[in-house]
Amino acid sequence: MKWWVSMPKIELHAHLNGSIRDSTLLELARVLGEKGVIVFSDVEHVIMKNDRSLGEVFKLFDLIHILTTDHKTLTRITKEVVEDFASENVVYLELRTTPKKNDSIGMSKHSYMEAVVEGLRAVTTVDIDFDSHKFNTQDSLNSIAMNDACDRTKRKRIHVRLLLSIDRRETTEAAIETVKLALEMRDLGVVGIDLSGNPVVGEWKTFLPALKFAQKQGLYITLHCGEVPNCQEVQLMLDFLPQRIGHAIFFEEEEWRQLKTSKIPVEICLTSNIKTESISSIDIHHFVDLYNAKHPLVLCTDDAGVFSTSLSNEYKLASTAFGLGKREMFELARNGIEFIFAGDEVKQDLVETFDSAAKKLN
Ligand code: 6MZ
Repeated sequence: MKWWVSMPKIELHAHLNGSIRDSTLLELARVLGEKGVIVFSDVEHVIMKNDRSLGEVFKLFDLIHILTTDHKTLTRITKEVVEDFASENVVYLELRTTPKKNDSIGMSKHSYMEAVVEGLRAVTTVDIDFDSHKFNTQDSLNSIAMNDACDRTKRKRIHVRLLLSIDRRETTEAAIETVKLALEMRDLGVVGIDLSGNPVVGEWKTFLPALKFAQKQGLYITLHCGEVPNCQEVQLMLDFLPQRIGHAIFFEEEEWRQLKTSKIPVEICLTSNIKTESISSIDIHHFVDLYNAKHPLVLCTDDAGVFSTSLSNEYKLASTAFGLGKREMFELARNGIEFIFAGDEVKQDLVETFDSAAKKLN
């Protein structure tokens, strides 16, 4: 097995509906085609298309949401996405999704999230910890210890935590509803809030009350920041001091300075940035400057399904493009432990996992 696949990895920026297997999307499209809800042949090439502009990506998400937004499908895709990440040795996953309401099928934001949690419970091919309470119970520790002793080579283990996304199309009230839901679901592995969606839509002032409320209540916050040129918004986001930001592409000199001083960790999504042409070539990606400045960084997939990538592939890509060796990539992955939104017990467990893997690194 290649080292970028076998080494433990931490995924902190993965959108649920962007991480679905193509085979599952096609299967769902076929079923809706048969029911006459969509025309399968119109949709097939849209799903299989490889390179999309940022605008086209958001059109694709509208289509994906038609295919996936029912309780049963959400449970299925959550289970599959977690199992796919675990299969490539992702040992900690922060999965984000936008809770959606659909009155016609009796879906509330709450029932949407319940279906997602059901998907975590349905994971069978790997051992999963997603419930912050249960991780501390003797039962759960015993089962992990037993697994360690008997089966470590066969069964993989993954910690999963959830972030609820606010879509930039939403109103202040809808955003606050999402934050309230996150607070209600803290015991079910929800640790924070993400602001995402089409970056040319919506205004910072719309989301600020919800984000302030979340911050006050002790939820962690990550923001999609600088995905398109918008100096004023980038400034306001950095001033807000989120725990992490995603992308950080269109920054001016002053914003780079502010970011580096603030030490806010950046979630870097190489393939996503290249495929959406947000960055013209990997050689000029800001990863290099931030890495050389020892700025906190973590490699992530963004939308592994939509961009046909995997976290292992992102590590391989960074290693090849930036001339970094196996050890440097291992350290980069391990540094991610510091930026996760889960508690100290999980951090300690991850330190042990990386220590144990380090012994096998040659
Ligand atoms: C901004 C993105 C994104 O929430 O339905 N999303 N937002 N920039 C990106 N970069 C390409 N990729 C995904 O997952 C899909 C949703 O995540 C956000 C968009 O709001 C998209 O509709 P969920 O699980």
